Amino acid sequence: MPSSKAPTPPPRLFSGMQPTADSLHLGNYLGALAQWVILQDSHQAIYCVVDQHAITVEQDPDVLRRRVRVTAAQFLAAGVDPARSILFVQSHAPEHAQAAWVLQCLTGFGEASRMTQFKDKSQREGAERASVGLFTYPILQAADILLYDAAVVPVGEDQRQHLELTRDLAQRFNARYGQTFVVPEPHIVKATAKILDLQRPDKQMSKSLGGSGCLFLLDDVKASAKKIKSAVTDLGREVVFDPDGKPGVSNLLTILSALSGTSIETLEKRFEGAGYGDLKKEVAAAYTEFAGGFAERTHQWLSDGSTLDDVLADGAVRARAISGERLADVYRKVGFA
Ligand code: ATP
Ligand code: LTN
Repeated sequence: MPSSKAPTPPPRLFSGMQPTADSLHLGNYLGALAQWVILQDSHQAIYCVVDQHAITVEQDPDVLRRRVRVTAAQFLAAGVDPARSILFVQSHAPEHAQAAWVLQCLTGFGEASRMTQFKDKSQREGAERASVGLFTYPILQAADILLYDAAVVPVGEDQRQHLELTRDLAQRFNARYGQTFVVPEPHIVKATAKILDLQRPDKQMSKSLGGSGCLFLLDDVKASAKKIKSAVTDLGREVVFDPDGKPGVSNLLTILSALSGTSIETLEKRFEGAGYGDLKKEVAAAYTEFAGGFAERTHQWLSDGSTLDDVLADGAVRARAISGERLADVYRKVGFA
């Protein structure tokens, strides 16, 4: 007899990125966004442009407005599919800030003080100038995730500690008020979790570091190819994957492997007897092909502004239907009348 049970819905997944630059970089794409696209097949995926996180450091309002749209357009250009997944802007769902307040009241001051991203960023800003929002940033991130019962959170390596805090807060809330939140798992793909800066392969590629070691996906591809060709490589001349001994060359192999879908071992064999110059040439070609198409698709989404706005408005309605219910549950459990 056929089972009368409704099929179990796929697990939920949540992730977000800050609209803090006019373009995402290759680290954002390979470390997170490429996974977002793949995981849509097996999860109910919810993706968010986290503009409230962005204002933890000072932003020009017009620039922020533009970057929210550019960031969303890049998610779509990468293959986030609004027919299957939810794509929205964080500030369009006030539930996030509301839930964050409750979670802040469950977070120890010492616990929040241990977040290394806060320590790094506040050092850069100067401790006196750093905002309290920068301090409570990871708790807003926990609210983002927990409001959607997300079981999985695809991010790069640098977000591991924030995910640990999210898990602790979910467990603490559940222990105190009864089963409420799903305790999420980070989804961090080791091979691409930390793409390195091309000029400083001891640092991860990042928007804030920027410069000639960072490949911004919407930049002129010729300029990016030049950056690849002047990437810092290592002593010796053999193209082998050795992240400790040869971080620069290994980073280029990681990039080429991810962009071409060819394994590192196959690439090592292919470059036997060849030099660093040959490797760079091939990385530049693969990157140019990828980034050219990516930029074109992004600009198409941006030129059709009303469709983009519709996608985001529809995403906010669908997101709030989920987060509104979870927030009401939280409010009731903590004793708000
Ligand atoms: P900022 O420098 O402003 O902190 P960022 O470049 O580090 O920005 P985020 O917006 O903080 O980027 O990160 C968005 C997503 O991209 C996160 O999941 C993060 O882990 C991932 N990510 C960022 N940089 C890299 C990188 N170099 N390699 C792999 N993943 C990365
Ligand atoms: N802190 C994250 C951005 C972010 C996020 C989230 C990621 C905010 N909320 C929820 C995953 C899930 C960063 O990438 N810097």
